[in-house]
Amino acid sequence: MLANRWRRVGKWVPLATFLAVGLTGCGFLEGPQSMVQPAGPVAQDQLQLIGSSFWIMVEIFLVVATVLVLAIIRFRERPGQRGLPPQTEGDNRLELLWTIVPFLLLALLAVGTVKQSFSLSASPATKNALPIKVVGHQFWWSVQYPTYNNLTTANEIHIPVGQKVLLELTSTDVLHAFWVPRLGGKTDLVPGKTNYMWIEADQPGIYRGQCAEFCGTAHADMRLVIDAQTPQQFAAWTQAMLHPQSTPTSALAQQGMIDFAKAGCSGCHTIAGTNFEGQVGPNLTDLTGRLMIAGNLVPNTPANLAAWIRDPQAVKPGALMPNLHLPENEIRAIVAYLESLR
Ligand SMILES: [Cu+2]
Repeated sequence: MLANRWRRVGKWVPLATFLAVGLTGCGFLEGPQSMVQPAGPVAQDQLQLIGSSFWIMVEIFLVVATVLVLAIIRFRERPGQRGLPPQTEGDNRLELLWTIVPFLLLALLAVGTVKQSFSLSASPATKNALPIKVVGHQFWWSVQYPTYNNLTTANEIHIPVGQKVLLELTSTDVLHAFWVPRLGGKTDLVPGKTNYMWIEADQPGIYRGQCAEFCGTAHADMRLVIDAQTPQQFAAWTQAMLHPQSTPTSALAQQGMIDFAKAGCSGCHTIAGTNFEGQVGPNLTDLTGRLMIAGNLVPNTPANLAAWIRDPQAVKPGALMPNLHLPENEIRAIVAYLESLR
């Protein structure tokens, strides 16, 4: 009997461990990933709507629970009582009361919801917004700026603060969903279709997000970062991106550039300013400027980059980048080359 009970408890140990590790282990990037700490007008409005419906529900619960408890006490069976107590039905005042009150509460919610659906909707016609094209891939994000000569990056979206940003969302393979909780709710990325949403960040900072639609083995590792910068920083970043420094200077980095081509890396990756123009994997032009690699899974350090090239699946199970079984000297040279990009 006791053994049985323990076996039942034991079943929950893996889940508890998973939650403990999962909830404490997400410290790579600073800051919460939480919709109750909004950092822009979209998330703020959405939280307000959720808040008002939550408090309406709480009030309804309190009223219903109070009436229920009172009724249980007041109309309980007394000693010596026979048969059913007097029955009440067809009371017009009561019927009207519990028809009109919920109607008014729902109408209140409907007005807020419809109003917000309009103010939060986005389309190519959305005015005064910086357009950014985000394409979902298994298991990373491609990010392109049509108004900046289509400059392209991956997994980290730079935006200027205080500026409306129009996201054009689509996918190359399966369904993904864009979700940066502190800036706004989720929007699906659908192959063959473009969905639009707008976001805006009030304060500079790093806002974490992730794919919110199961998209395959590495779905949980398909993370996303929005780097909200001051307009000056954003302008500096776009200028640097438009004029990349992609000629390696050290001998090791030069060798790395040769190895990068020889190993076939350029078949998948683009590096602006070179003739590497692969479209399958993330654009690596500003790799050195990124906080994280492997879809924002591990910090961007030379050691992690080497580990990633050595065996991508060991870093991120399910990653689609192949293990090329490169010799260590080539890995070292390629890392030196990638680290030299500016
Ligand atoms: Cu995904």
